[in-house]
Amino acid sequence: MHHLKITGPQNQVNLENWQLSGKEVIASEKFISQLVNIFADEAARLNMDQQTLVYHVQAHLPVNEGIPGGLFFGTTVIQAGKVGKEYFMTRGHFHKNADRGEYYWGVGGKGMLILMDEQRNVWAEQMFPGSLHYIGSHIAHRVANVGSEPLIFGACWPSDAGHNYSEIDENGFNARLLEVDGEPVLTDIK
Ligand code: PAN
Ligand code: ZN
Repeated sequence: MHHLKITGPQNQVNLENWQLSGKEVIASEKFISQLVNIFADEAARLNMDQQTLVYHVQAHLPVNEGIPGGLFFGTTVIQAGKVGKEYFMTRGHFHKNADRGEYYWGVGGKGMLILMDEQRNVWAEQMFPGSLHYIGSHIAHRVANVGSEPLIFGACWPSDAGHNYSEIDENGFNARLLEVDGEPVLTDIK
């Protein structure tokens, strides 16, 4: 009888803040200076400290992006804040291979998952610790922090999903999540 190899895990998740450690973990940050034309009030964005961190992402990428059959796993942290009346949020995207879905789940804070189909219908789901969100294929997705503490969420998506940011950069979402009388309101922009 041979003893086969037993090792520790290659990666770990801190269950408090879902920060990742170990092999093949990448990190990226988005500052207010980089989020050109994402928020409605571009003048308000330009008036802010351009070094303000809006969100950061960690991801475990065990295979090259574009390889079919693999999975990616990530954690996003969005700071609390607003640009004008609009909450800090991610850029948002469709997947490049638009028929690839994704899971998101809430870890900390209070958020809103804003979704848009290819006919530009927009709706939203509340995010909170333990909320689980299946994002179907062909659905653009973006998350806003509607609370006063950092919003943390996890994500898992196929390694060949890719990201199509240009559609959102050019045409945006068809609705905006604004603070009205202290509450988040999803407002049709038409
Ligand atoms: C997430 C997002 C992450 C940042 O990992 O990439 O939350 O949002 P943006 O990519 O829109 O800036 C995901 O949806 N991956 O597919
Ligand atoms: Zn995605």
